[in-house]
Amino acid sequence: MIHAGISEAPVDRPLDALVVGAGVSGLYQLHRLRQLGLDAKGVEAASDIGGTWYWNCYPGARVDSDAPIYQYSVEGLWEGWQFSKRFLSGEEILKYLHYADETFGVSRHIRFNTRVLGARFNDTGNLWEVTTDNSPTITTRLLVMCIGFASKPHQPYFKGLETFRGEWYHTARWPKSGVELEGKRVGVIGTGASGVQVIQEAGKVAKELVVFQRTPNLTFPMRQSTQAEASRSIYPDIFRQRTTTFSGFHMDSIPKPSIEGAAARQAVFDELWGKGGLEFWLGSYDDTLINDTANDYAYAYWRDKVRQRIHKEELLEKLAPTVKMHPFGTKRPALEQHFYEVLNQENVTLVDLNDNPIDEITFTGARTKDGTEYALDLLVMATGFDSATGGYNDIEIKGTNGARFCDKWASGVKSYLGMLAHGFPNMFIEYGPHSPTAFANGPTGIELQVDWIADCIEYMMKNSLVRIEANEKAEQDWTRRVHEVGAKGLWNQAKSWYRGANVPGKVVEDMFWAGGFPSYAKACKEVADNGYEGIIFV
Ligand code: N01
Repeated sequence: MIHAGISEAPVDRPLDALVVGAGVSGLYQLHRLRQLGLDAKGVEAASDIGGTWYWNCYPGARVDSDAPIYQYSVEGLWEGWQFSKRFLSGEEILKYLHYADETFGVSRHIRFNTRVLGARFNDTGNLWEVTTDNSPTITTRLLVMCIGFASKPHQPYFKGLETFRGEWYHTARWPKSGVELEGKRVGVIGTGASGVQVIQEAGKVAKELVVFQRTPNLTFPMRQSTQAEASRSIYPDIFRQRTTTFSGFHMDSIPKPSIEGAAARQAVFDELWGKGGLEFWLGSYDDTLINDTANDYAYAYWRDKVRQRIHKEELLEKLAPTVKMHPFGTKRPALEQHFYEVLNQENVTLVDLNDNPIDEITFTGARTKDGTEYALDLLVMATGFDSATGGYNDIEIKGTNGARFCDKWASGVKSYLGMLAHGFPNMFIEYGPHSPTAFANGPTGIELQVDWIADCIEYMMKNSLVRIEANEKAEQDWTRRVHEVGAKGLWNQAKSWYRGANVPGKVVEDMFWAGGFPSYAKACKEVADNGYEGIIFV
């Protein structure tokens, strides 16, 4: 078997490939591998497909990529589906993924309700032995990790949480059966994208709403709209375009410094603000995230716009401070629809955790340092994720000589192109660290990696290769490049999940490729064109 190439008929029937995760990347990866004729199967911890959209089913969950670009560009797929809105709800995305699965036909090859607990590489047979909580050990030649960057929720410690008599949920572990918000006293901890979305929904129906905020979100107006049927004719152009822009979107930054004159800048800012969505961030001057002065211009415009909508005097400094607390755009902005109007409501209280942290969760609610008791029926933890590496650390992955993957990344992520890791042969990583992931539209980055991995495996099949592993030097070089590119921006001035700074004890570093989607795509293409340079095959 050692000499059998990938896809040659196995003697003792190990799989050719096991795809872990059935989200946007896992579904498409499984499709591509099965198209190659491989005996590829999937495992998924959830009871259904959807990945992040399966788990994050809290009220108001919505994507912030515009609908035309938040889909697979696969021919024969996009032509048959019409989205209803510019920014899709989680429910609509799940419907779309089920539609895609009807075409791909992969869910019948996925074992659901099955969480991968460990994976051990058998050096002699070049096989992965994968253990789960709900199946016998699965043996596979290739292991493709499609667990995304947000599979592990971050649940901070709050003293007394176990004593709380009401209900509490993390947004990423929201009950599929739903949770009643109407008429309840609801507390929300966290004002990231998830928190903003829940707050907007709770504000409509809750009896009282208490928002526990540590850092204000520098939000943008969503400007939701319906999709016109005719717009589908331009999808091919949009799909082409999204591979050419810095963030994998349909728009790109303006290749000019923002110091072009106050009047011109004001006109540009007004236009971007009017467009809504992420335009003011991703479609603005290209020095905004690398130059302090440029960044100040954007922040000042944002602050003044947002302040016009805040009617409670005491909230002005808390929601839109005079002086920015971190560089504008270096923490992920949320798209909002009526966020400030909710915070203006009389039944809504904003607690600034910087002045007044939560001392304890009690039987009946939360008590802050100043002694105030907030009575709550429902507490929502919108506290984010142990991003990029958390999901990997939860799986006992052992590579050559029994080396543990969590030890390899304990002092910082090391990878080649964010897809391969030295010492862990025949394992591919997808939509994780060291690639554009968090800095790019999801489907754009996912398609690039899925296709690259499928092409690489096809190359192995054609050449009867059984083992692939990143060369250590190539891995070191790529890791250095990720850090060099990250250091060019203002990212390191913010405590964000982009850099692992949100989880106590985690290594703080540039985890994602901040050099733009096209440069990443170019690097991947060059590696393949040069005979998969930096990779050792057997
Ligand atoms: O998580 P976050 P998220 N005490 O980490 C606060 C994607 N996403 O789930 O900023 C008190 O952004 C924390 O405060 P601070 C998207 O990529 C997309 O909201 O650290 N507060 C912060 O306010 C997004 O960026 C969509 O000071 C604590 C919040 O919790 C990513 O997922 C929707 C705390 C966490 O915010 C993550 O978003 C949802 C503590 N101990 C998610 N610990 C869309 O497409 C943390 N916080 C629209």
